[in-house]
Amino acid sequence: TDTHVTNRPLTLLGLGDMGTALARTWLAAGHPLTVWNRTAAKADALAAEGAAVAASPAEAVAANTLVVLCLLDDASVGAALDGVDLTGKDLVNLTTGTPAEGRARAAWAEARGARFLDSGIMATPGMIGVPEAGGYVFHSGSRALFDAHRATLEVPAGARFVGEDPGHAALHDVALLSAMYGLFAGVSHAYALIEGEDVAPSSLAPLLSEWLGAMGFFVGNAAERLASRDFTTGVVSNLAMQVAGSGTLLRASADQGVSAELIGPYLDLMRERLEADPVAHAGEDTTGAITLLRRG
Ligand code: FVH
Repeated sequence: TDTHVTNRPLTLLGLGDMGTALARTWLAAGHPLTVWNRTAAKADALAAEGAAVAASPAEAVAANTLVVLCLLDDASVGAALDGVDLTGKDLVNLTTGTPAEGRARAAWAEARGARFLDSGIMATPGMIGVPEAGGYVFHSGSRALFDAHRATLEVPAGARFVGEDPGHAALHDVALLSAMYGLFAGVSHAYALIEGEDVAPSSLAPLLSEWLGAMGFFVGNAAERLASRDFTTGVVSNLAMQVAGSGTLLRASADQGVSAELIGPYLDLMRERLEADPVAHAGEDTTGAITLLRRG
């Protein structure tokens, strides 16, 4: 591993907001860095900070064994590396993609003689190089590659290896992002409800934060229930009550002139679970609704 080796050289393809933030941390840490970007002008500032600028992806890849990609999407990775000799290279793909894209890209890279790690960044550009911000990167695929370059990969943000299936970094990434958007949706609905009332968003904000924190127990509870498939033991709030209560939420939304389009689908799913077997499911919590989402 490179645990005791610092300043290893590397190549970075992609100098968008995220790529540029990554590049600056490697340069600041003293890593010799070769960069390439489709729009060449975006490399100018980094050149002034010490980066070597390659004229093409092929030239950038040829410069170093470790090649990091931070491009818009999987299609741009394919476009940038089309025809480039990847023999003996260690590719780390920080580009956000789907699990299927991660697996396909790993097979594609390995067929070209490269080791491959697919990755998902759990950070915004401002969190890169700021350890206290809590950002990190999921990695999956070649364990040998991860071990060989871990110290270098951890310069911009923490690294979490989530298995040798190259689809698993993207799987973790999209799972966390999906949960985040569910949270954003609920908060958006809450703020819409108070618009036009004499309640300031700034006064609701701390109450929302506190409440969402208190309800965070659902994450661990749901995991336990899914593992045991027992949705009834230790239930805090039963499904029959929650489905009845959902009618109140929908009426309140209508009264306030607020669309229920963000929270309605989840309430519908709770009702569907209850109606599938009102006797057996009445005493569950809402976790059983998860089983309805895999509709094939
Ligand atoms: N920025 C963020 O908050 C998120 C945080 C979590 C992870 N994402 C993912 O990181 C990837 C890069 O994101 P970004 O913020 O750097 O994105 P942009 O600033 O839009 O830069 C995109 C770069 O991709 C290049 N590019 C686009 N298409 C192509 C192509 N066909 N061939 C080669 N390069 C391409 C683009 O080049 P240019 O437009 O400057 O010429 C930029 O370098 C991304 O997967 C996020 O989901 C960021």
